[in-house]
Amino acid sequence: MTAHAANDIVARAVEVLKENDQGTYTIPTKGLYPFQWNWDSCLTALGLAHYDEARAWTEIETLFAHQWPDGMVPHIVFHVWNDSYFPGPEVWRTGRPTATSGITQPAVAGFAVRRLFDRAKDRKLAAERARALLPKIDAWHRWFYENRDPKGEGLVAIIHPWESGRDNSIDWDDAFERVPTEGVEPYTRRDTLHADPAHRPTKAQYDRYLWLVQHFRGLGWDNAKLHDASPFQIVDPGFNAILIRAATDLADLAEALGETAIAKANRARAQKGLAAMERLWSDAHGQYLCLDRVAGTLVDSASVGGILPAFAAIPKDRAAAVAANLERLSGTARYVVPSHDPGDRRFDAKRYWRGPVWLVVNYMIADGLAAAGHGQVAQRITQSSLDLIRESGFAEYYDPLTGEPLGGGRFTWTAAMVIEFLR
Ligand code: 9YW
Repeated sequence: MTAHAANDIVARAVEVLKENDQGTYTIPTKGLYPFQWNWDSCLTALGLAHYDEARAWTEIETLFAHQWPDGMVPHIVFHVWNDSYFPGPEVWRTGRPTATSGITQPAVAGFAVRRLFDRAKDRKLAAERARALLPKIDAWHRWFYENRDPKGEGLVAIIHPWESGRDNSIDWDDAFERVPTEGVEPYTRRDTLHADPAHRPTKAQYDRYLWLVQHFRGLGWDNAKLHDASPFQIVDPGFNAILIRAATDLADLAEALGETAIAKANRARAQKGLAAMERLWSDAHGQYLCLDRVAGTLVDSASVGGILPAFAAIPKDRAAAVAANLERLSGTARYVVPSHDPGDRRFDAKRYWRGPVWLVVNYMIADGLAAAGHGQVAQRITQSSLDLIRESGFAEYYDPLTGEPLGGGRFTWTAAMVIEFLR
């Protein structure tokens, strides 16, 4: 790509970020998602930093201003009333001063803050803002291991598919059989007004998403109770790898800022987590798999959740196998990385997290593989991502076979990732 073409794409990406900027936080896209989402914001901050470092720090600070007293950082903050999204605050009823959801999302903040800090031109500002965020992110990490790893195994479980960020992944299908639907209050979806219903989760899945929300609400959103009370407890390798990477990054950052206790705690979490990840490895698939903690078995489902661990410092042989697996996948899909293996009969090229390519996931996988010395595979992922943008614009996700743009349009984190790929 010429420098001129790259500049043009970055300028268009900045327009998308500015359009969705609400002043102190950014919405993922107008209509479909009118609030602040947790991991969207953290990754979006990286894009914002390219033109306004102070604003980038504010993005993450706003999210952490709504951290729960127990340390959890919620997956959605409902800053202002808006009826274009369901389920809204009236369904969650978490009782927070500013309404939030009651579950969390991938812990990418530690990674994002370290990256912002490392690259900052304004060193004084970065040191000040990072130092203030450090104990908050540390508290979130502690919360994870205390509440989602009750037996101290080194791996945390998600208790709702929305927590993984990969809402309707094939990974959850079997475990979802255990989630009842009796007693789900009548509801009207709004997502299908903004995006093609054929590209979104099904009603059967939504019924179960809502059963879980009602179940947790019935337990007063008490995190000391929710894990054990959930019929859905999944150890997602991608989710854990993000937390492990964030813990490592937070430890490095804490060391740089002289916060030795935070550094030590996070280093220990990362080490224990990396060792425990071995339990999730599958030689047959050449990638990691989810563990269904209720059933006690690995889930035979080759999704991108098992490739994402490349983002963390996994053993060299595992990273090499994941890179080889990606080479194979690029022979089956025109654009990588599909969110599910196209060779699986359950693959669905257009339905949300059951096949489509997501640029945030591409970014994290490429980042990890490049650091592990697999620069060529990383480059292929970056190239696919840029091809998709050029051909199909800043979509929420893309068909890996045709490149067709899917879901919401003018999407914030997609735009932020493109700036990252090009700068
Ligand atoms: C929903 C905002 C969010 C992302 C998730 C993605 C989707 C929202 O959109 O979930 O209501 O289903 O799956 O990862 O944070 O972009």
